Formats: sequence, structure tokens, C-alpha cells
Amino acid sequence: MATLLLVFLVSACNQQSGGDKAGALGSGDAASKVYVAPGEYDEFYAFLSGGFSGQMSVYGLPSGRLLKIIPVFAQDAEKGWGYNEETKPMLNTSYGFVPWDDAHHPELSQTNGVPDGRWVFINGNNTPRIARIDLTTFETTDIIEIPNSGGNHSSPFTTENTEYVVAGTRFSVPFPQKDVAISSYKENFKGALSFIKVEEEGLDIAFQILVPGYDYDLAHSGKGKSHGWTFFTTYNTEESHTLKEVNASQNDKDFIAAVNWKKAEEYLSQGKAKDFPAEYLVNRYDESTHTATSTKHETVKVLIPSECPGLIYYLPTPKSPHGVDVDPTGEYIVGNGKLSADLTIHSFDKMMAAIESQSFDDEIDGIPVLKFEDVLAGTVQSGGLGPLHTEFDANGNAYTTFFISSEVVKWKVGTWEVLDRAPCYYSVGHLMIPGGDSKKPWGKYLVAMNKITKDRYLPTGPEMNHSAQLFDISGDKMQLILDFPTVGEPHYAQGIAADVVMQNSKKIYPLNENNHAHAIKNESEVKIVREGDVVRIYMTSIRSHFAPDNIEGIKVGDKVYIHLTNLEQDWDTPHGLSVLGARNAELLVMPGQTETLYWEPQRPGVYPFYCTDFCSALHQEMQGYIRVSAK
Ligand code: CUK
Ligand code: CUA
Repeated sequence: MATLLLVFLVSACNQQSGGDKAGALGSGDAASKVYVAPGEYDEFYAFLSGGFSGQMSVYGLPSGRLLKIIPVFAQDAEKGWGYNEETKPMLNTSYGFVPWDDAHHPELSQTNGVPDGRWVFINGNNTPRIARIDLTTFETTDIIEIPNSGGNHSSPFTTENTEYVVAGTRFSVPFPQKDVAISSYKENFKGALSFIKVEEEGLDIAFQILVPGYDYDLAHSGKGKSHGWTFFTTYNTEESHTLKEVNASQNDKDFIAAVNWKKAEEYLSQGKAKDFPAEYLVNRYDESTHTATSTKHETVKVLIPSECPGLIYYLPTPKSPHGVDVDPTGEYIVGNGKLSADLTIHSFDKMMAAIESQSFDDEIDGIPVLKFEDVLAGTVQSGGLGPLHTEFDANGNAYTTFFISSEVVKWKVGTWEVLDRAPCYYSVGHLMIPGGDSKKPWGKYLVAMNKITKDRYLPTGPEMNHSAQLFDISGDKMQLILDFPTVGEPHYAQGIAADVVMQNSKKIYPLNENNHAHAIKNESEVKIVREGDVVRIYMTSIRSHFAPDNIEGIKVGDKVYIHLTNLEQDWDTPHGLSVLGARNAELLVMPGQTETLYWEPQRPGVYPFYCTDFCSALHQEMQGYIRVSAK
């Protein structure tokens, strides 16, 4: 496929280069559609994955203004995330401290199939993890590791009431992990489909399903009539472990795996799950103590399909399906066969009828394979090439991205007729419509996330930012209205009406609710406590001074913890703290919060410290000295 892609890419880009700004509108109409006047708010929040930056970015739509980068899997100096003592445990894994990941798919929590603005989840591909971000604070509060996985790609898609977020492994691996020959792939390597229970208080793995050693790519859960089911795409049903670009593309059809998770819950309560060894950490940031803790787990509950009839079925789907998307009614399951021009749409009702009649093509490791013709609802003959992902609007239309032919195609759900097509610059991967994978899409806009930027912006050297393109989809024809650059590689995104999130948004942490073990609530309580070579400085900040601001009695080799409590109780008045030579970045402490900077002074001297966040006209005066003496 890679060579094929290259050929198409090169030709597509040749056509577009040479100063011919294809797709440029230059029309006042488009400009007014994206114009958000100074001081006005955008209509939608868009959460974009940061790809290999490991973070999530927040944009306003339709303006395309970048509002925030939320640190998730990577250390972030701006906010001290993963540097201060409180948040370091969030990046712990069973492999140690892993302050980086490759984030692909943001997913909003849902109630009755509609995004509810409580949380947004995102997966880490590399060291399999799922994070949860609390949308009252826009801070990461949970990171859970997914064992028996490699390349946590079909993740973290939610069920209709956020009962679970799911995860399917891209790489099959020995299950449980062990030292075996790679050539023993077919005997020893397995896939895992994980269901992670979502509770207010935290995340945990409810169960995993042991599945054949394919590659599990993407997922989406059913809704409405198909509530209780989750669909995962698979490719590499050839079970090849080398030269996959050729070997994993032999079979004409791979599968969409349909999992009945309600049935899984029955089997679980009947005690049918087996405990398998699995090392994984569950990390939780507590917003009352402002402190994260890691909890280690050593086993996981596993369901085995051959022992659990009715748990999982395979739906044959052509040409290495990438995305799987369920329409707002829950009836249609769209398989985006990436090596194809056509889209395959399965019917949920037909699937249930086929299961009822028990007429199967085959059975693989206890998983019945349904007959293609029995479940097929229709085919979209798109005229495009390389379909990847599909989202839906509020009017019964679907929109699919085509990577190779670099376009979005609009089609009618149910008649499969192509209604419109719009080129993307260049090579679109995912797309996002606000609410577009839910029961009630808001529609209105479509964001195409493009892999190649080329000539769309001022050159920034050999590397250009990835690019998003905003389309107005309120009319019959899609209209391109804005280009904006993105952070890292945005694989997927989620959009939600701004007021749904804003109604719960938190402006300060009340100081009297701060339960940090080293918080102090008043400047009169500041102190320095020494125990052996551990020194704890209890410090406060309020405009425009630190207390204490002259510190003596510290020795080379001491382990110094500066516990800074920000006494401010006004919205948007953080104070920062940095110390000359300290390696742990800086702190950025929100009103009412406590954070800790750890510092091991290296040599005698007097070390200035200062506030890093411009907080008042006397911000430059907000500073102090720490004297360090020889041992
Ligand atoms: S993947 Cu990037 S274009 Cu990781 Cu969702 Cu399809
Ligand atoms: Cu506090 Cu600047």
C-alpha cells in the first residue's frame, strides 16, 4: 500500500503546487462565517489529538483559534505537568516513568448517546494508556495502562452512557507477555479487546476478551437499537508478523468484530472470566488533595470466546477496514476499507437476524463468522480512493474522508447515493463534525485533518505543521471556509457546543477545600521544616510577593521541597515559581492550589527565584533569594 500511496500523493501534490492556491476562496462570505469578533466566544469547542506530542489541543470553532494545550501523556514545562511532585505519578507505568506518548483519538463522554461535556478521553498508542480529562478544569485526572496490548489504537471510544471506554490492540503480542520466537506468532500472539469501566472516582479494566492475533484498528459503539454492542475493525487476518504492507493485504476481506458487551457482563457475573497475570498502573489525580497517586494491579479478568457463546461475531468487510462508524440511528455500521474505492455498510438488524438464524460461514477460535451477504446493507460507490473515516450530520447525511484521492465525500445514509465531494489540501485522515459520532450531531461544520500541508502556509523549514480545514456543511454543498494549523498530528477530534461545557466550568479552587498534605492557608503559617537532609519550605504567593522570600540554612546535597500554595481567589491569577539551576521546570499554581518544586542544590551561593507568570504591575518585584551553604 505504501508505494501505491506514494504514487497518488506525489501526483496529487504536483497538481496543486506552483503557486496555484487551489481551494482559496478569497470571498468575504467565507471570512464572515469564521469571524468571531474580539471579546466574543466561539460556538463550539474542538478537542484535537496532539499525535506524537502526546497532548490534546483545544480550539474554538468556527474561528480556528487555539485556546489551550492540555498536557496529557507528555511533560509540559508551561504548566509544570509531569515536573512537579504532584503530577509526576500520572506518567508512571509498569515500565517506569514514560513522559511521552502518541495520542490518537479524543472521545467525549456521552449520556444517552449525546456528548455531555463531563469528560474527554484520549488514548496513548505507544505505551498503551487511556487518559481522562475533566472538562470542569480541563486537566487530566486519570491515566490507566492497558495490559496485553501493543499500539493501543482502537481506543478510547465510549458506549452510549459512558459505561465503558474500549480499547483494541493494534499489535497482537504474546498473551500474557513472555519471551518467545517472533516466528511463533501464530501460536503465541493474541489480540485483546478491553472494556474499561468508567466511574466518577476512577477507571479500571472490567474485562478483556482474548481474540485471534490480528491487528485491531478502530472502534465505535452502538447506540439506540444497537446499544450494548461495540464494533472493532481488524486487518492482518493473515496473521503476518513481517513485511506487513504486502502480507497483511492478501485477504480480500478482513473483519469487523461485533462484541455484545451486555452479554459479557452476564458472563462476568456468572464467574466465567479467568484471572490472567497482567501488570498495569492506574494513576489518579485527586482534585481535592491536588495530588496524583499510582496504584499497581497484577491481574486482569479475561473472557475467552469459545467459552462464552454469543459474546462476539465477525462481519466480513472488504479491503482492510480502517475506521468503523455507526450512524446516529444505530442501524448502520460503516466499514471504511482503506484499500478500496467503496464503502461497505452493514445493517444491525440484518446482523441480529443472521445471529438468530445461526447460519454462519465459519468459526474462528469460537467466534462465528457471519455471511457477508447476510449482513450487507449497501455499498457507497464513492469514486474516491482510500476511505478512512466517516462522520454524520443532523440531516441523515454521512461524510467520508479519502486519504489517497484527498477529499471528503458526502453521501446519503440509506440510499448510498453520493451527494457532493470536496478536495482537501492534502491527504485527509480523520474528520470531525461536532457530535458527528453521536446520536444527535450538531452538524453545521466539518473539520478535515490533513496529513500533508505543503504550500498552505508560510514555509517553516522542512517541517510544516499538520493542517485542519473547516467546511460549512449547513447547505447542500460543502464550502471550505478556513485553514488553520494544528499541534502535532491530529488524528481525530471531537466537537461540542460550547455552552454544554461552559455551564460546568470551574474558575478557581476554593482555598478552604484544599486538602493537599502540605498546603497552608495563610501567610502567617509559612515555615521551613528540616528532617535530616530533607527540607520542606511551606511557601505562599499573593500579588505581588512570596512568603518567605529570603531563605537561609539550606546546604549543598539537601533535598529541598518547595510547597507553594497560591492564596489568590480570583479567576485567572496563577503565580509561577522557578529557581536558578533547578531541573524540574517551573510551577504554575492556580488560585487555591498547592504545587511542589523539588530541588537539589549543587553548589554554594545565593540563588534567585521568581514568579514566571506576569501577574500584576509588580510582577517583576515578585521574587526572592535562597542561600545555599557548603555541607
Ligand atoms: S488513525 Cu490517524 S487517520 Cu490513528 Cu484514527 Cu485514521
Ligand atoms: Cu506572580 Cu508574577
